[in-house]
Amino acid sequence: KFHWFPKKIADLDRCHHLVTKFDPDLDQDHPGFTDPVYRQRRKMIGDIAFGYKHGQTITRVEYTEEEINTWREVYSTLRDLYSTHACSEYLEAFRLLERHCGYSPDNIPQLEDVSCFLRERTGFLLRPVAGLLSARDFLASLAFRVFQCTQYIRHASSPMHSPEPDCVHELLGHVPMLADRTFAQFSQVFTQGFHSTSRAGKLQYIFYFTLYWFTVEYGLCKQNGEVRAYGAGLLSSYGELVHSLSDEPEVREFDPETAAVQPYQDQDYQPVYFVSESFSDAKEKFRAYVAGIKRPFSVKYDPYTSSVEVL
Ligand code: H2B
Ligand code: FE
Repeated sequence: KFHWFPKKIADLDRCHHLVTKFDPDLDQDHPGFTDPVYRQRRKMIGDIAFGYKHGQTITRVEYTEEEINTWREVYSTLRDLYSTHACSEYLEAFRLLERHCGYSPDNIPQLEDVSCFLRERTGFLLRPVAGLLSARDFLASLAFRVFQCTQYIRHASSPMHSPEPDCVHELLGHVPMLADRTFAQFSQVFTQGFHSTSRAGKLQYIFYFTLYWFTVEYGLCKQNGEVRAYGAGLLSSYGELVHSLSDEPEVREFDPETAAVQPYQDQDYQPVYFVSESFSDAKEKFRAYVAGIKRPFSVKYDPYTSSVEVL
């Protein structure tokens, strides 16, 4: 059976299926579970996402004092680590975001401003999303150079950790990398193959997420003989960023065949990371991997119309 998938960028209005396993209304371990005020606030911000249609301006949120304090605490702690732990592409983009996009310890950047910035750098756009999006919808959006971005912030009681994605994870983890040309290209090439390869079977579908996990979320890369982080899960988590570049974990050369079958962790730090030579190298290896999979069809993206053609 063939599932529907988006063929043009406005079809992303239909790609808003949330996964509720870490939702503060349902997950008893969520730090906001017992805080009705937090849950109400989440809902209010989430409504911006539910009402959003492609092409609209993203409504600005006036963040509270408490929310800004949470942001400040994570921002200043992580920022101290970046110069020694983040890859150069990240550092370069972060500098620009601080200069032009309202990135600072005292301000939570507005999605509309970040979206305009990304559009000029790499053609990426943001659209607001109300929580953890299904992997299928999330990857489908990236194939159009659209990043679905949460707008609420984690609970004030746990500034250094959130069970679900929040604006700290997206704005500090993902956004700076999406401002890099080669990485943006890698993300799009990577996700374009998703709908066709996932139909090569259930296992192939899982391999795809695993590859996403070990690159976009937890990837390491080489830089002038040193290992640095580019994965969003690392760049938005102080503890794991330190851990990933310490002597503790095992670090292997990135190779899609191996990474696709490596078991991963979503409760604790990863025991294994994969290091790439560069993003173009990762992209080429990935292209070759996808080309080797027997698929019922392939797709071609047309950047002039922001649509995909099924071949
Ligand atoms: N949803 C949101 N809002 N942000 C993410 O970073 C995210 C997501 N990541 N859904 C996805 C899932 C990722 O973990 C993969 C594709 O499963
Ligand atoms: Fe993420």
